[in-house]
Amino acid sequence: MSLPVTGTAATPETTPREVDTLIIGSGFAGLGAAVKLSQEGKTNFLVLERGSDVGGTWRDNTYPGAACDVPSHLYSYSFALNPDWTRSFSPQPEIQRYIESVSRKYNVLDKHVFNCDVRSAIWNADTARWVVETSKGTFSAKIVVSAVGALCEPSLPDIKGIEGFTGEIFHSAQWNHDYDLTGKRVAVIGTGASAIQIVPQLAAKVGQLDVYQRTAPWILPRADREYTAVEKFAFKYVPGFQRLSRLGIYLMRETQVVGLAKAPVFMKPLQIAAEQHLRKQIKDKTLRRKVTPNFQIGCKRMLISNNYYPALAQPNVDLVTDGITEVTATGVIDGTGRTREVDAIVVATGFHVTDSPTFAGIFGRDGRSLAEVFDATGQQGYKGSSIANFPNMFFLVGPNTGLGHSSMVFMIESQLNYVVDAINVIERNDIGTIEVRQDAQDRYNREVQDKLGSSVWNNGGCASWYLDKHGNNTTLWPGFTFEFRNITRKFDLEAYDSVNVADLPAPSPVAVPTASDNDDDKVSVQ
Ligand code: N01
Repeated sequence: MSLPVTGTAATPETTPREVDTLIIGSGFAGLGAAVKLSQEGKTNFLVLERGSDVGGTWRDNTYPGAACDVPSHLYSYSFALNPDWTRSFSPQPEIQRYIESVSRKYNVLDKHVFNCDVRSAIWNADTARWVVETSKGTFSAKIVVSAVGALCEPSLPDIKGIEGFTGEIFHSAQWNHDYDLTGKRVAVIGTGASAIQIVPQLAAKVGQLDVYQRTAPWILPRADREYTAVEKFAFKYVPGFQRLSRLGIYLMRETQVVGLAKAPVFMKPLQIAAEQHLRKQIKDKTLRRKVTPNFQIGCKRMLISNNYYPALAQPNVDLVTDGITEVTATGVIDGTGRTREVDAIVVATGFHVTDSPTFAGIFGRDGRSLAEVFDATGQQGYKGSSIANFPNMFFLVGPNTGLGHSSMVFMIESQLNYVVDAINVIERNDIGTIEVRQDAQDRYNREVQDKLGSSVWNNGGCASWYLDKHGNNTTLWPGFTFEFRNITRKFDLEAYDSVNVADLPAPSPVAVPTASDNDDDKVSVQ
């Protein structure tokens, strides 16, 4: 559970409304941006965060069993190694505490405005600034860094009658801890990364558990264990030991790229390991058949668990694979017409990744929203960090920066190099506006899509949220992560059109609103 933020956070009353840089969101990406800007000696920036704390998806996902499936020594900032991780794959509360500790250690909490829901960001060409409307009034900035993340908007299933369910219902990312599930009849919809962590916890607690599976996932053993006292001592006191361990995890994970992105035939050993895991953990032939995936491993995110299959085999757990046709006021009707009465439904159906509602609130140079631009072309960007038509805006965890095998924090840090360097270049050269050239973006995307053409994500025979409605994989990075690190090492001004401050019209002041407009229902950008 996350700790409350101390009184050091900024408040709208004490913060300037006009700053050089606004960062939206304070998960791993936004917080990292704040730390890096501060380390560069920059003070004229703010972080707008809709929650009451740092942490982003790690603050929000408090469901039972929530834990990382990337080892913690890699799933952490390289500039803030933590020798105190208690186990190889840390649970959510420990990760959240780590993120909070980074915000304190690097002294950036006073740059945060919490409970500040960003509703729109509109480019004003006259002033060459972004005007950002929030639940706490209007802010304006020369540069906006969007760090809202891909997993911020829960996706609710479009199932007939679900809104009329009268029992308890919540999404995995919005867990209702006040509702006691003990002994209850519960349905879990979905069998993705979140669900397979939730199901074992619920199986041990509820009276009856119905798990609704649309597609069986591939599941590998989870090599999770507590670190010994000797290891923890070594992480803390033996010079280089923790970095070496991190490097080992990194290299092991990178070997998967060959099979995932380049030659899917090399995924075979992993698929055999997953098949053996399944056979070892499930003895019942009918259940085995139901949980056997019908696509190549890696096509959807590979999951790791030692307790999911055993949970499915419990007498109080039913795996339903006949689909859902309707939710009634008190139960769920499957594809065979059978109704299962339930007290509660846990919706573990993932997030709006390629169709995030946050895109509708960002309006670029030609007045079109990011949603309209993406609707026409699919999510396309340049190095995951800039998008044509959106000047002076940088994106963290933007298009094609996701991973199927390793730590997103590594990708985020690569982007932080690039974006912070960009901000330095803008300042050094007295640049007023900067926008990635369409031809540079198009060329970049052609190369990315070409590379993805041979990947398991595109050819593995599955439907996944990695692919957008145009059939393009706009979420994943198509190669080794060190290749991304290389292309983001320095900001490449030559790929951008820029105008110097001296050539811009004189900026006009932005009106400061007198009251926040909490009540309207504009789209939220975070
Ligand atoms: O979501 P998902 P998630 N009716 O999209 C099913 C990260 N994460 O929250 O496969 C019935 O993976 C859907 O079925 P199908 C990680 O990046 C990380 O679990 O589409 N079912 C699927 O089974 C992950 O990828 C950690 O056929 C419906 C499930 O719901 C991302 O979060 C831990 C449905 C959704 O799975 C999202 O994971 C947890 C419908 N209408 C999560 N719609 C780490 O450890 C969807 N489904 C780092």
